[in-house]
Amino acid sequence: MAKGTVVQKIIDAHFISGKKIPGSQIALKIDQTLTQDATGTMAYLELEAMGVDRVKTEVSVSYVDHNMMQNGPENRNDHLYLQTVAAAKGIYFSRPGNGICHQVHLERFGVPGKTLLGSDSHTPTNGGIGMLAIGAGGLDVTLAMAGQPFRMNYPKVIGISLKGKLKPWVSAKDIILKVLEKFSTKGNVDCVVEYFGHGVENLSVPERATVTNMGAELGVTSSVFPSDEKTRLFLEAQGRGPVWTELKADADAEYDILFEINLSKLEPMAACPSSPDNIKTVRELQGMDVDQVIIGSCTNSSFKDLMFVAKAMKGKTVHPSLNMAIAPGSRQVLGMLAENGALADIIAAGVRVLEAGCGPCIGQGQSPSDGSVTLRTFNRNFAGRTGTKGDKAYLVSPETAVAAALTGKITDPRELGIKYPSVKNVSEFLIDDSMIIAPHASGEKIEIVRKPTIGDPPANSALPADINGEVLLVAGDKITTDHIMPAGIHLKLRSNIPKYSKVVFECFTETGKASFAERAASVRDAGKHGVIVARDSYGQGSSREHAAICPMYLGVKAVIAYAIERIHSANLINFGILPLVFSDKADYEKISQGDAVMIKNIREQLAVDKTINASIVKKDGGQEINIVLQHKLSGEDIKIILAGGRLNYRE
Ligand code: MIC
Ligand code: SF4
Repeated sequence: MAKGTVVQKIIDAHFISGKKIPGSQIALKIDQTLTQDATGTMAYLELEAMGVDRVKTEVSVSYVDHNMMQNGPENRNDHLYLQTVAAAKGIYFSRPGNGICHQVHLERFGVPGKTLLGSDSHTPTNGGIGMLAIGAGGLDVTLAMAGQPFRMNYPKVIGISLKGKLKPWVSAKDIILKVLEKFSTKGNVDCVVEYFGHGVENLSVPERATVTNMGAELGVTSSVFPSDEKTRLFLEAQGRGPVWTELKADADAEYDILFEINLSKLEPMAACPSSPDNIKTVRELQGMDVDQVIIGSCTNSSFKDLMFVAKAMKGKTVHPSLNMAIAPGSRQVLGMLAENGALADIIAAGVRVLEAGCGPCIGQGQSPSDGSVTLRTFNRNFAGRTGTKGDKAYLVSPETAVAAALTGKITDPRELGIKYPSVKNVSEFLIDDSMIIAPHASGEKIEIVRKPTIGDPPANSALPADINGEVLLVAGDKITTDHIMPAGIHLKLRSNIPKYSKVVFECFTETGKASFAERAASVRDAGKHGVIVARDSYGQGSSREHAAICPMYLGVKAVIAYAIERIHSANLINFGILPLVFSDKADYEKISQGDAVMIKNIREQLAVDKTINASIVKKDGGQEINIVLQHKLSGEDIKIILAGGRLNYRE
């Protein structure tokens, strides 16, 4: 078991109860929370439903960064609700235009050694400043705002020792792509990554944040850097020097798993379509035609990243065969680029400037053309996430992105033949918090604005005595929450569950056949229960609890898979859907869509042990097949499931 690590020190300082044994559930005190608009509306509706008057955390911030297109009234309705509910409940509100939650939080709120729970899977970005920052479903963040501890499994610590120094044209993105090459996007549930070693000293906080941000793609609970001199300098440059504390692992710290990266030996890498762990070196991809380059997202949109772009593109023009855009991570970044003239260089080079927000990363515009290659500095390239079916999205560093923007082809940036335009660390950032609205004083009367596009979170009923199920979908491996609940043009439906539910698993709808939602509704209306079957790493990716709420709304009662990812599994429990795993993986092959699944006396079975007996009756007749399933639920999880979800459960 890991000892003397930064992770263990932060956990010890926030420990409330449980056993400090890897895999065993513990309760942790949460100091700070963040929400973003696409998950925030449900989270605050839940907070209101719980009757919480004021949040109990040290700091809670509500950001608007995802739903910014305002195609129709929905987005602005959400913003108004979020702003007024924040004022009423004691929450800071970061207005649309102020930037992406993780970037702004790092700049203005993150504090080394504290815990942060956010309703967005990339919350671990703030691990770059030495926080234990964890992504979770909205309801878990709501509970933390209500003053309740966060329950998670005591983690294993993966220690990644960094040595050496990055060479010109190789950058932080290449570090995390190397880590993804080694560990992949699956099989890392209940681990936290901790970076240590002399190489850490050569990385600034924004570079560390790129690494911890994309650590989310590993499926780990969080990623953490120590808080050192570089952290102090960053906080001082943000005018927040006094919140700095040193935090480092003991010299004899022990890690559960060890991996070493020599930064001096890294080379430019890319995650190829359509998974962040489909890694190749840029050298291997050289010469491929590129149609689009975008620099942005919470992974790579810092001042350093965009200053590099400005310097490298200065006096040149984007290659005529492609389009290039930038989306700055925050208003601070954009403001600094404007002040020092770099924005003018970017504009002069023909780069399209998007507003400070998530934008194309979550399919809000800039969809690539059919069959073309798009190079993005983002963290996810799941199929279709760009808004184009059959998309070919490659995830790369700003260096590799710029090399393609200048040549029209995937190019190893080291071969551009120009001097590396290095960017110095900033000693004074542009500090202007006028777009962050502090909460109103306690007791002040605030009218919470709730326009008609904002509905209530749907209610669930208690778990039935028997699951009388029908298999709605046999989904396969690595099903992401983007498969389950597409974003893009549907993102604006986040506050309207009946409407949003219509597109559950839309990517699996075959032309001329009933959609998942239609099949689920007819199973539900026939008095039966929906069941989803999948293989490995079900529910990868985002924290969106809609991937549980909408299936729940459609009558789904159980998910059976080889393995279910951490945040999604917690969301399923919170909304009363049973997460089950196969005892014998071979049973997966015996199940088809439309088969009946019977789980008799499920309430009693859950009370007895971890084994659940079920039977399958094939839709085309034939024998009943008995299968054995397992659950990993804690005692409290079981009570929540029996009640039909967290909103029905009273401790
Ligand atoms: C994402 O990157 O997929 C998102 C959109 O930020 C999600 C949150 C959401 O779906 O609202 C995430 O990462 O958790
Ligand atoms: Fe926004 Fe993309 Fe970051 Fe998600 S990954 S928070 S959509 S920028």
